[in-house]
Amino acid sequence: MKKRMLAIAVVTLLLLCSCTNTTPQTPVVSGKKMGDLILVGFSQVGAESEWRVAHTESMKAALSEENGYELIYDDARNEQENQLRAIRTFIQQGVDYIVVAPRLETGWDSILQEAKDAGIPVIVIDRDIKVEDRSLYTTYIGSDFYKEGETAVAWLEDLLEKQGRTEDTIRIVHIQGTAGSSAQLGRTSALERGVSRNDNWEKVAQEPCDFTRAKAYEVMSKILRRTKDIDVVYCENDGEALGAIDAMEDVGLKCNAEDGVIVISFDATRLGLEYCLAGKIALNVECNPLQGPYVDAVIKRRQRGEPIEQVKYINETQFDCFTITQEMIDGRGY
Ligand code: GZL
Ligand code: ZN
Repeated sequence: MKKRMLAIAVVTLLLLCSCTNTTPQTPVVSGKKMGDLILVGFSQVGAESEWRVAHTESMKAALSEENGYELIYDDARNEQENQLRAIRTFIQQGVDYIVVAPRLETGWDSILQEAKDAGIPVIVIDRDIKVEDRSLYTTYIGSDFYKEGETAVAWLEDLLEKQGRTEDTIRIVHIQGTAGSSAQLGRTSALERGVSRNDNWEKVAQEPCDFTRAKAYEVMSKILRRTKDIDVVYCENDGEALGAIDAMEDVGLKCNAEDGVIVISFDATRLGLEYCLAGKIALNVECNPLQGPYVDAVIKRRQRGEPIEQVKYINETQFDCFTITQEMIDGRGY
């Protein structure tokens, strides 16, 4: 904020010298009235999935000039290095807030110390981080990924029980998200717990596919060259589920909860729910990307000097192929 006040002073001085016969105007820089907009630097992971695109749109819509913000947006193209670089630039620009959707859970301590030393509050959204000193960031707004995974595992246990398959060997392919992201870590540990709880569940393969459809297609195709004896494919987002389904259908495998491969997915994007309605995805656990309004509310609270909760888990639900309807899909925001 200090640097910006200096910039305003310099601009004012220049305007005063230059405009001789008019009263001094409010300093205007880059076409916007300065001083009363909250300057936010936002470091986004990338554009790896439909979920991510919806997340970015929600942030840009909420942190708009009409809502009192000047937003500096950086797309890290799925590289943490680019996020660290962007945050360092935000600090040099003297932003009022830094918002980051961290690609990975670790590696943030030193850059957040630099932000703290510069007196710039940091809001972590979407995925969470692990740092030595929790005071390095103001709040986390996102999902309880372990709980999302637990929801999926409990639903699968229930389905298999109903199908009388508690004694059958259940062969599971585990398509993981970005290795080391809190979304992958939470959803993975819930399945690991499920496998240890059900000794008839067998992990056939487990591989990180970076939350992308292309990578999941490539990895699933490779697994299918080794075996087609698969009962469940647990994919850690919709993009991966669609890629895995493409690969299975290419080799003539049916994907459905009745008498085909049971596909579990996360995100509940529109495309993912359409696959659920078609019966190709058996369960889709929602992961809510509409986080912009929550960030706007937290910043405004802090501007008013009101207390901020350390963690804000966003409400999420789940959809399955037996109960989902077109109306449910039509009524959703993304
Ligand atoms: C989860 C988010 C994950 C989504 C994926 O909050 O970080 O990253 O589940 C996205 O679709 O790529
Ligand atoms: Zn979520």
